[in-house]
Amino acid sequence: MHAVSSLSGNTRHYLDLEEKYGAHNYHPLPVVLKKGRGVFVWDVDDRRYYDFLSGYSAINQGHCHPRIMEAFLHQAQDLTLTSRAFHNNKLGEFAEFITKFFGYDKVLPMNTGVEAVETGLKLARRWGYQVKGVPADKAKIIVCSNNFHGRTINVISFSTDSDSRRDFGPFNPGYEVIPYNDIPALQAALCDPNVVAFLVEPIQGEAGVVVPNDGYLSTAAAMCREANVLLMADEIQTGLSRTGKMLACDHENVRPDILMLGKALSGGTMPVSAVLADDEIMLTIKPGDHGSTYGGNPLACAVAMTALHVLVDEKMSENSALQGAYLREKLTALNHPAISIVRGKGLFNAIVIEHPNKEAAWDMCMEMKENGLLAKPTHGDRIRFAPPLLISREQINECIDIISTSLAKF
Ligand code: IF1
Repeated sequence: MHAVSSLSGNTRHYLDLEEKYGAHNYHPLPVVLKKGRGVFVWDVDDRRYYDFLSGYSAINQGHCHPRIMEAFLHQAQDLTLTSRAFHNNKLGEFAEFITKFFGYDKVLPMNTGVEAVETGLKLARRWGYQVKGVPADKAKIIVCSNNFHGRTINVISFSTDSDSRRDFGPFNPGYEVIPYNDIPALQAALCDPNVVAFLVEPIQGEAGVVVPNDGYLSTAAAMCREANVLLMADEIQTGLSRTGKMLACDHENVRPDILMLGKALSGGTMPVSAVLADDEIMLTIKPGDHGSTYGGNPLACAVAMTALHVLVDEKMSENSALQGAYLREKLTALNHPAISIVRGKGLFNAIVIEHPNKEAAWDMCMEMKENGLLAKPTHGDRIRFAPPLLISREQINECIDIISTSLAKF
């Protein structure tokens, strides 16, 4: 497309390799990165950018955080993988640490986010049959429209995004989709006695950072408890200080029955995810029932403990809340006609671009790239602004200048 002609030969080279040999399952901005530190990344021509995507919130702690790198390298020299056929000396330590950290009886470690979601869904069904007493194969799980929970065939079975689903069927039964942020719809869905769980994102990420009404989560939690239905919170993107609290559920003092974490649990070094729940739920899974080759590997465990410590020690929740509010204030103050909405919580934010040109959000991202800031459009008209959580006020000011300069073209 446009501006591609302005790419360096160096950049072009790497784009061509991916185009020729890689599957075409993404449409990235034409920038090739080779290095990251803190809030910055550098391309193959040594141009520096602010990273306003943070690896879809996997890099909350910043690129190559020195303490996480140290934990990674240290553990990598001792032991990286045992499989769960044998014990390792990190898993128990990690399990004690993360369960006390979040206040649950048990943890089940996996790798990617979607594996945590699949694990949570299995747990909810097991609990439904073995504890709640739902008849065999009748368990139903309530989900929300415009959800994003990953890309396995089971998880896209309850997606409402046509691109994610097209020609991937047949799909799995057992799910009911209700509108997000709709308490009466949840109330109605909970009437079915075979409902075992309600799976929800505290803020919808892929949908474009859709923040529900105040009280939505706490009301939903109370209704689920009343109906003897598990509340499953997908905090894979919203958790770990991204929204200005350790968990987005903390904003409403909600404690989900099943908590799913991923992404920043490793500070962007490797896939690490986890599911937390109490014994009544977790102990329905017995040896041999579920697992993963890499799940609970000692390298992941060492890295995850440090990644959590870093969030607390460096007060990243507090900084996320503070700088996030400041970012939204400055974005709103730009008062630019092309920005129709500024929304978010903490450093989990999005703007909605309103412009006659349907490519405006993409063009805006290309323009920001030229000016030294990387962000990615979603759903055509939305741009997420989610920098690493250690960003300073001065850096936000510099980013606002970049955004403002880039907007001047519209
Ligand atoms: C892609 C979005 C972000 C997630 C929630 C589970 C997962 C994700 C709430 C699965 C993953 C990703 C994956 C990435 C794009 C992306 C994304 F735009 F789709 F919504 F981050 F903003 N639950 N989110 O957000 O985790 O298996 O990927 O580790 O292209 O699929 P995963």
